[in-house]
Amino acid sequence: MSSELVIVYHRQPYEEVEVDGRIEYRENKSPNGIVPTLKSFFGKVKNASWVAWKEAEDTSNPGFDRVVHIEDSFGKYTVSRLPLTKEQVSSFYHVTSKEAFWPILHGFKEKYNYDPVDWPTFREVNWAFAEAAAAEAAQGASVWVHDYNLWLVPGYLRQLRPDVRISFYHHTPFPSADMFNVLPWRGEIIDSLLAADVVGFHIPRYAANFVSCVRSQHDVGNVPRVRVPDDLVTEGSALSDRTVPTEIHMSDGHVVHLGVTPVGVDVDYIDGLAASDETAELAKRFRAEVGDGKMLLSVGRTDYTKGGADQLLAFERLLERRPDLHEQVRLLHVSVSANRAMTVYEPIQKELEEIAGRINGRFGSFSFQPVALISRAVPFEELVAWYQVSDVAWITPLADGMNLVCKEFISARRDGDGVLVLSEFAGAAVELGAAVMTNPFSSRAMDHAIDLAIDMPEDERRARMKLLRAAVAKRDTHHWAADQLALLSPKDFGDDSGAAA
Ligand code: GDG
Repeated sequence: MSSELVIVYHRQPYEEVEVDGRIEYRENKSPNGIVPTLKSFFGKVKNASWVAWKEAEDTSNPGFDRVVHIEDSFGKYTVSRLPLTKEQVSSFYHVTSKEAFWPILHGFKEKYNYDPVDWPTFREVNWAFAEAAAAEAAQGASVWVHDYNLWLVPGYLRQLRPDVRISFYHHTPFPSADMFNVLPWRGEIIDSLLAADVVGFHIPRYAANFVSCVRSQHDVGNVPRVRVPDDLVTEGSALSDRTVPTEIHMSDGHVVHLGVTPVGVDVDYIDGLAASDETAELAKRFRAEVGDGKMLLSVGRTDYTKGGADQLLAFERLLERRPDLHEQVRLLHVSVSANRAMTVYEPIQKELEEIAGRINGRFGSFSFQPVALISRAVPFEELVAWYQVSDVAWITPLADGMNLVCKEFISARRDGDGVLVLSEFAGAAVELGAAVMTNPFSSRAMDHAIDLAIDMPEDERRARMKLLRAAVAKRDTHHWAADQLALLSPKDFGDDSGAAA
């Protein structure tokens, strides 16, 4: 009970490696995803903890140290590991979170699978997370909970520790009431979130959707709004609200602050990698492999929300429509499965393989394959070199909370060239108005955007990239961290303008 800051995130913040029968905790330096960003907070707070789960065969006697003390380049911190059985992990994460919540959060009602959900197990696991956080938190500490698989933690934690400040951040979109209310546990989830002091989102629209869900269940009266800062909604932004709700006043006097702070990438780290001799070597090699033609790049997890199949179909239509591009354009489609054990992703993997195979069969030759489909993780250093070599980053998710890949691509383009084609339904479309926006649900819009990107003159490419680089540099991971710390710290809670910045 000594940490001023407790981060509750389902994954552990390091890699465990067995060396001579002993477990070593290795820092994972990769900037991918959110873990390093969260760890950067440990340098700013003296006593900090992280709560995560770890699989154990027997949870009463897990066979591992429940609490470990880590010291790495991010600082000193404690990690509290919740022992969960394989069945608990599968039920709370793979089934309830991924088969029931994930489709609803991303607007895919038809993929929503209610039947296998075991709600008592979801409650039990969330309760265990809340207990572990309560055990770590000092009096009046800030506890920061991440993502929908821990939706019930704020409510439980409030019961266990009325003294702590609780912030909950959503990395996914937050859907409107008509979509969210499909979840039969909607009342319990909303009530838990309303027990927090801060509920955080990437973009204004998600905060507004959250308010619509709250309103569908509670009479919360007037919800104040402020104008969204100009640098958040840039010119050309797709589908952004210009005002944002700031706080919800509950009838018992409790105030829930709504924080809108888009996650950024570590621009300095990526820039450093992009400037290194090793990356220059790799980029030279890749450029030689690509030859004179145009190179399109797509990177994302294998997930129906990422729109991989629609994009490959758009590439097939491009080759049908434009014989001038035969043997002149290639697509590198990196689609990595987050978890091969999850059967829900099998059909999409098969579909990608089928379309890519067909395109290569129709338009390829022995020496030239228009699509390279990579289904294994590419080392980040190589990814940065590919970002540099590509003419177009083609990022067209059907729904995406933010999308960090497009921001990584922009950060890697020290040469100021390259085109970003971006889905209007990625959260990043709010900040990145200078991208070529497209609607991945429309074949015509997808065809138009890719033609525009491939044929774009250099001066226009550079003008757009300049704006994109400025936007990404402004709201990088440090900006997000500073905003979030301000929201977590009680002294800023009286200031409404801070809640929307
Ligand atoms: C969730 C939300 C939100 C991908 N392939 C490889 C690889 N990656 C890395 C990318 C990037 C990360 O994975 C993916 O981040 P995204 O933001 O695109 O997507 P999600 O994993 O769905 O994350 C999302 C995010 O949370 C943060 O709030 O933006 O909307 O869904 O960093 O580089 N990395 C390597 N090899 C690969 O092959 N090394």
